[in-house]
Amino acid sequence: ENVVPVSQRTSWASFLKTIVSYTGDFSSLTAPPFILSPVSLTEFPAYWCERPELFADIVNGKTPEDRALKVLRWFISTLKGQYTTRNESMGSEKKPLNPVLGELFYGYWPDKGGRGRTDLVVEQVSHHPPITAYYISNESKELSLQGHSAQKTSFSGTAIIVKQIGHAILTVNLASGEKETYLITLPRLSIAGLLVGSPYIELSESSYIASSSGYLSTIDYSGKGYFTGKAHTFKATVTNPELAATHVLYTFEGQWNAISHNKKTGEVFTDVTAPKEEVTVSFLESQTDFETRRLWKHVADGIRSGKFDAASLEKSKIENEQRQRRKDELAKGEPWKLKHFVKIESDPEYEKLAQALSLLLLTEGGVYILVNITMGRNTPTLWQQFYASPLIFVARRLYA
Ligand code: 0T9
Repeated sequence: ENVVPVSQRTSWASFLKTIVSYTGDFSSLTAPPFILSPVSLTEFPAYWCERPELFADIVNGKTPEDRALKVLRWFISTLKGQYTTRNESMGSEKKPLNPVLGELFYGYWPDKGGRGRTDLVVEQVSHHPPITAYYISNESKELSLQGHSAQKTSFSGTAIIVKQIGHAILTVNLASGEKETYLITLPRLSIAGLLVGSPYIELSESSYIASSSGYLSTIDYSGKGYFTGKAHTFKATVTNPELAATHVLYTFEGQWNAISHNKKTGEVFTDVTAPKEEVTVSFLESQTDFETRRLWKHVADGIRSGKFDAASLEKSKIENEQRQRRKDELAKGEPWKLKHFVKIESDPEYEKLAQALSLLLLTEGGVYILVNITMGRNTPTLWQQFYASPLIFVARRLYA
């Protein structure tokens, strides 16, 4: 059933016509109002931690195998948030706000029942192409996740195909003083339901979690049409090539947006039917001008209240201001300085884990980014403690 408002059908049709033959990033295309989301892409990394107790639980694993399973459980449990939230809150997938260079998003999940506090730092490190970098840490558990996110989009028949560029690295500092790391790669997306104006995401192909301990999780995704299966299906296998090259230690199967089981024992592995916990963000009044919700407030208000002309006017203001900034920077010979991330040329941690994965394709050329978490905002209170932590230099690949 076509849900495109009658008055927007012509513009939706011409938008679709454009994306069919478009190879750049879709973020810069103008879409009809009904498909606009008031949320910027810089908010998306919060999806990684909306079940903070599962994230914190990783450190409760007594052995490398226990921890590898807990990492997999946490990862699978983030997928529902990552890929179905917009459908649940707004009725369909929507076009997010396209972050400006240097846009920031800070948030946290409070300590509860001993899980410790989890902090989130996000920065838009590139505007064209859009690249978002993030750092999530639970200091009391000595646990952190760092990554960056970009997309390459194309069109196939009826769906938008999104190849995710980027990866995340999870670091666990063990009580023994040793460090365990995990390279997390990201699945491919297809966005279907476009013709009738109600887009939704299905995941396809495979993603991996490779641990420095040798454990490797392979997650295969499939959807409704595939082998007459259910939507949002996955199958994950855990191996340790160092133990026995092809021996599968565990297999988990089910729906990443609902429940999955251990194939052999029937035990529940993941269950995301209970509500997730949204990130806590400071009041608009205490945010700086480049913080997402403050920056986009008037645009978001316009979209939410259906005042699209006002929204588009406010959006133009931001875009013009950005253009002027770039011109001034060029004239002065002073490029924009990122606040929490910098580009670097190589990341030994990534190289090591990627090789273990034989994902050599990911090591072809490219740029890397480096996080420097001590460069905080001036705002005191909540953030002070977090930014008082020592320098962390963790290098991450930026763009393949
Ligand atoms: C990282 C996630 C990502 C970002 C979004 C493809 C997409 C931008 C990137 C990959 C997060 O961890 C997970 C979830 C949703 C992804 C978005 C879905 C989407 O449609 C957009 C693209 C850029 C569009 O807006 C396409 C046009 C639109 C009309 C379709 C709804």
